[in-house]
Amino acid sequence: MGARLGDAGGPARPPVSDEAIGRDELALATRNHGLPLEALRYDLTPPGLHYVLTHYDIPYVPDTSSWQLTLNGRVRRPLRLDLTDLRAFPQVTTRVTLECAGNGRALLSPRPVSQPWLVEAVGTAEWTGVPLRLLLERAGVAGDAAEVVFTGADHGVERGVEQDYRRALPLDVALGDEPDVLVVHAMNGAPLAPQHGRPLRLVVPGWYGMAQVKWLREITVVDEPFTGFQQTVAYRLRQQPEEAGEPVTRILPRALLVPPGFPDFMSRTRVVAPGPLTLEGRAWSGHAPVTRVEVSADDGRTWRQAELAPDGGHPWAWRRWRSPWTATPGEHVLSARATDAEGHTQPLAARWNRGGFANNQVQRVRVVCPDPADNG
Ligand SMILES: Nc1nc2c(c(=O)[nH]1)N[C@H]1C(S)=C(S)[C@@H](COP(=O)(O)O)O[C@H]1N2
Ligand SMILES: [Mo]
Repeated sequence: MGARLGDAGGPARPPVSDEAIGRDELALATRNHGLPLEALRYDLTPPGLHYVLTHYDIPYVPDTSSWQLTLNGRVRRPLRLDLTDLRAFPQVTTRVTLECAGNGRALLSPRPVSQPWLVEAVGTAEWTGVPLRLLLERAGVAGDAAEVVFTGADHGVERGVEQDYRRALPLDVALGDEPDVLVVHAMNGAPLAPQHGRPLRLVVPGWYGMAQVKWLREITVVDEPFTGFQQTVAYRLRQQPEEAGEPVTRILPRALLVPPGFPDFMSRTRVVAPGPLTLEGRAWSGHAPVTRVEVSADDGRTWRQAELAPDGGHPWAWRRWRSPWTATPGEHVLSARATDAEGHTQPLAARWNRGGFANNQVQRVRVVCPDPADNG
């Protein structure tokens, strides 16, 4: 462990040969829980079932009245705001699906050693807060501003680099109003829970989780590209450690199934009775609205189009889909594949990268359908 703390390079490390999941990954996996996939049934993820990812410790904030958010850097009027000040600005509520950029990592081979998500690092909530644009307008952004850096109150060491959790957005995204980037204090109408950023976090609709800075305490307008660890070392798509890599930004499309039937405790293999049933699930993309979901019941050989529910006025949230299927005795592999309005879709095979980011390969759900004749 000591040796690993000092390792240079990306956020994850490649496993040694076909290394099994280790205790360090197990510790991460128990801290950072996923959405139980049966909760894909809900439009809004019930409290406690939304996935959680925290790099360091969850800050202890017993008293939110003393929390201060500062806005400084390349601005004419630096701001210092408490929660009462923030509530005096116009409030916006937006339904947004969040997904961790590492979702799908543990399906890669070789498996990048980090938080070992399968497909469950996702959730949908209604977030309430102030459009970031209004705060930046109040502060008066200088003409030479290029990016906006967001600092969380959490602190740790990652790959040998001690740091506050920090991420930046390009100025045009930060100032955008389609959609608004929000500084939020409430999730599903209640104050943010500690694990989701109490008392303040950023919500950037359409972007992977790493941009959604929790425990937000400082916003800094800068005149050159931010080079912090989470921007230039972590969250890059790289094949080789020495590459600069492309930044991870917006969520690629993904469709998931509500697990049909009932599970086997250990393997999670699904058991369904023979006969007609409705397959259903959710689909989302952070680039453009999902326009098509297809379903396969033969491990991706043939596909049929699923019925996609309207977005209900929530373009940044997952959409429900459904498709009829008749289970026949035997084993089946079920899959769903989403495509968005910009033509982004899901590959059958993973696109590997060292950090294990943005793996939106189609989900494979093993289903066993017992033959009633076998029970005599
Ligand atoms: N301050 C801070 N913000 C953070 C993180 C963190 O470790 N520290 N993790 C990020 C990552 S990687 C993800 S996926 C999302 C997870 O948000 P959630 O736990 O509310 O689902 O928070 C993001 N914001
Ligand atoms: Mo994440």
